[in-house]
Amino acid sequence: MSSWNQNTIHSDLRLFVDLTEELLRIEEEQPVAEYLEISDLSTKLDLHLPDEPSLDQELVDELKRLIHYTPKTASKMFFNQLFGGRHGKAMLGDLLAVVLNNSMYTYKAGGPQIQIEKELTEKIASMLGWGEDSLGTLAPGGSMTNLMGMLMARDAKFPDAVEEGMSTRGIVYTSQASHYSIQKNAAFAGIGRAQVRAIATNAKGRMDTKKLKTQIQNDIAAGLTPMLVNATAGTTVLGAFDPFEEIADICQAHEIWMHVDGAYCGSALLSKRYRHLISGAERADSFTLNAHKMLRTPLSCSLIIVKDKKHLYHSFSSDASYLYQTHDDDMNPGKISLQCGRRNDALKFWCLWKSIGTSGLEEMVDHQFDLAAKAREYVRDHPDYTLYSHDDTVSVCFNYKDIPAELLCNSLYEQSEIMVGFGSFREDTFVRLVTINSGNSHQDLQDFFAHLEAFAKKHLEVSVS
Ligand code: ABU
Repeated sequence: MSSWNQNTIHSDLRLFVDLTEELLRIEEEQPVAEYLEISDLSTKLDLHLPDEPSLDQELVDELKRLIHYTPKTASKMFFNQLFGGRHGKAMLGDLLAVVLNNSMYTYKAGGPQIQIEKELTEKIASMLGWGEDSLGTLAPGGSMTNLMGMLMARDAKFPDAVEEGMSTRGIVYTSQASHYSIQKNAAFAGIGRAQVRAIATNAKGRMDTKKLKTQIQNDIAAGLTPMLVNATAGTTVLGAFDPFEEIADICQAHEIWMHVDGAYCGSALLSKRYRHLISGAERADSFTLNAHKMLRTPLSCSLIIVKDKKHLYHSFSSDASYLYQTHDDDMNPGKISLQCGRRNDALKFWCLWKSIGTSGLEEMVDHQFDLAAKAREYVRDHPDYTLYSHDDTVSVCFNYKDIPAELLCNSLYEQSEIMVGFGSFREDTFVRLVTINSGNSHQDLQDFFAHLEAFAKKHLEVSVS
């Protein structure tokens, strides 16, 4: 039998387990992958696609090399982006979703997986205090769920836009510290980047609502139509929370859609201790949360919940007789989706939630804030450090001695020591440590600082002094 037609699933699964065991071992021994120059890609790896089948052993050897050189995002030395770590139960759910391979547009194709998605979105809606009119869905990443919020805001203000396109300018407001998807999405949505007002923040990186109010009044006076305020729960660099109550008052007064981009830290919703940080978010029209950030679920798992489901249907529903052949719209979530074919991102989050309960998710969130508090304490207590971030965030921003953050972070990466990035706020650039891997302990954070200091002493202090 030709190799393309061989059923090797059982041996492939065994191979998968072996390779995963090897990955876990490597991750422990060498938490940061060997740095691979782009110019060395073709000499260290054989990535070209052959005309003829490869021998099984050749493929296995190549996969092992690939694992060796791939960044280890679940290791104890990965602090580079707003995700990290790995939870076995979430991973299990995702692996099952891959094997089951459903597409989440219809009940016919997804069966009970559709209900799993509904359970998740309904649970989050109920935590926001939203009732039966609310509805939610998932899309591949926070940029996309933010896009959905923006499209619904556009269509709520300009109901004809879905048929006729935009004929009037609608204005979008977001803080200067918000995620870059807002500008990108304005371009995608036919709104235009020029219609996005970047509202200044206060010293803690929170949107300045006086400036927001003034900007809205100026735009109205100029004959423009305010359409959306994007409020952020966890800005990308400082991890700041916008003042949601004040923003909600302004949106209410001017009939503007309020979207909460909680991709990074909207999960504070699950914590009794930190829920106050998003107080007022329940007054929004739409709310985004990424379980692949604070909730240790594999990429990607981004949810958007909408207070009134009619907006999801208005913006996203389209008929397709070859697709929607059974059941009501209610169980055919393709009707409220940005996509057609859609992978099952719900099962991994559901599997995690089912296994550790809401209380487990809450402890996970609290632990990340605890880790950040300890890290900030360390930075404050050590005169060689300067702190730039604030309390009640999971971003800890600092500089060490006079070493430029870019030099420090890039050297740590290129010498395979620590994966951590840098960020800027106003005039300052600094290391951004994110304590988002709830699998880390306080000792792991101590090790991070010890490692960084030893590395700087050995490699950088002389060159910058
Ligand atoms: N939404 C992901 C942002 C990437 C980062 O700041 O690490």
